[in-house]
Amino acid sequence: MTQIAPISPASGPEGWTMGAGKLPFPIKEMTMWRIISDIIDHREKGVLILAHHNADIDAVGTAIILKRTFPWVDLGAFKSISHAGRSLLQGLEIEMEIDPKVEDYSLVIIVDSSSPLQVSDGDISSWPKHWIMDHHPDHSHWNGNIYSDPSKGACVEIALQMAFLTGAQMDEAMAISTLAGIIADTGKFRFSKPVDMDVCSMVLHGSGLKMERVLGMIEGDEYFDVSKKIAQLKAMRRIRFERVSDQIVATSKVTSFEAAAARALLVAGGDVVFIAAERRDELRISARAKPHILRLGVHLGHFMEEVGRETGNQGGGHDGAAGLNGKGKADSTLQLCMDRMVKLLAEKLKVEVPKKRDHYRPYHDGRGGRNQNGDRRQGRT
Ligand SMILES: [Mn+2]
Repeated sequence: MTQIAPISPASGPEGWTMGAGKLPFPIKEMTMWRIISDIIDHREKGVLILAHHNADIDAVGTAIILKRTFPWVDLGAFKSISHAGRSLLQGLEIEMEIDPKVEDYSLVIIVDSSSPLQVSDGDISSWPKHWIMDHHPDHSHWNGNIYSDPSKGACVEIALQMAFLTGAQMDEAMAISTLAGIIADTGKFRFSKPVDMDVCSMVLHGSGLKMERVLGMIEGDEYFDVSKKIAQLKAMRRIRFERVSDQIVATSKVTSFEAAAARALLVAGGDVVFIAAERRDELRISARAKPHILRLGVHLGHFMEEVGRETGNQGGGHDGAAGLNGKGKADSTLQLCMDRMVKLLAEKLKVEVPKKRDHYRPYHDGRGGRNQNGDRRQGRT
């Protein structure tokens, strides 16, 4: 239900403004104009906005903003849409198709994705003309037309810049999508930069939206989603962790909700966590670290990129939140993450790599497992 009238921003010297908030002008305005003119030129032949696998709130929000700006585009996601992404789409009554036929379009805008494996089985060389619009720092996996702006905490901010550049007004769906995307991608502001706060301030001033309503839309149902609760509890049951000085590295496995599981493990006491989601021969890993770990000079995006290279997958992301997509076995990849992170933390903390891995046990889980010396476990624990 629409409660808020569309509004135009004012133009300041460095960006668009509403109230005390602002959205900076695009860092590459000419490139952004090239995307806009392509979306207009391909209007008759079909334009697809494509979000990544398990499309998150930021990817979905970006697609929604582009749909409100260019109503003729279709929205799609590779393989699946996250639960929170679906809540946002349902709340705004906007459709997004899973696995749309890319070849039916003449232009594809790939959003919020740092590598081809996030939107395809890897080979996109036969795809129609495409652009990548993203805010992740590393784009070495793409070749071709790209608009990237890693200064923004969320891709929705880039989409809103594009909307304003065309002269579009910000309507309620765009306002909600922008706030939701920023809230989600900054870990509820935990990792937000000043620009992300400025944009939220602008949208709140301009729209009069209540933060509570946006939070309710993206997390309301989710709080009660039974499969999410079960995924979190299973992640706790399958946890494996090691200690380096006072820091804890934890790993676990789920089949979905890996981001929620990672959050649960951080709250439970992990300082760095790796969660694998393994389905058939497909593997995703979510890595998260607390801010004090980042201050040691750990960058999970670089770390996962390295793990990706070593396992023939594609990894990358932000310093405190990163991931890996591809193929392989969860156990061995998690073991690799654990071993490398333990070594890295020992180096950063200037302590020995712990010799006694007290907390280590093989994954094929609990009962009858062996400790690292191959001994039967003593008794029940
Ligand atoms: Mn994002």
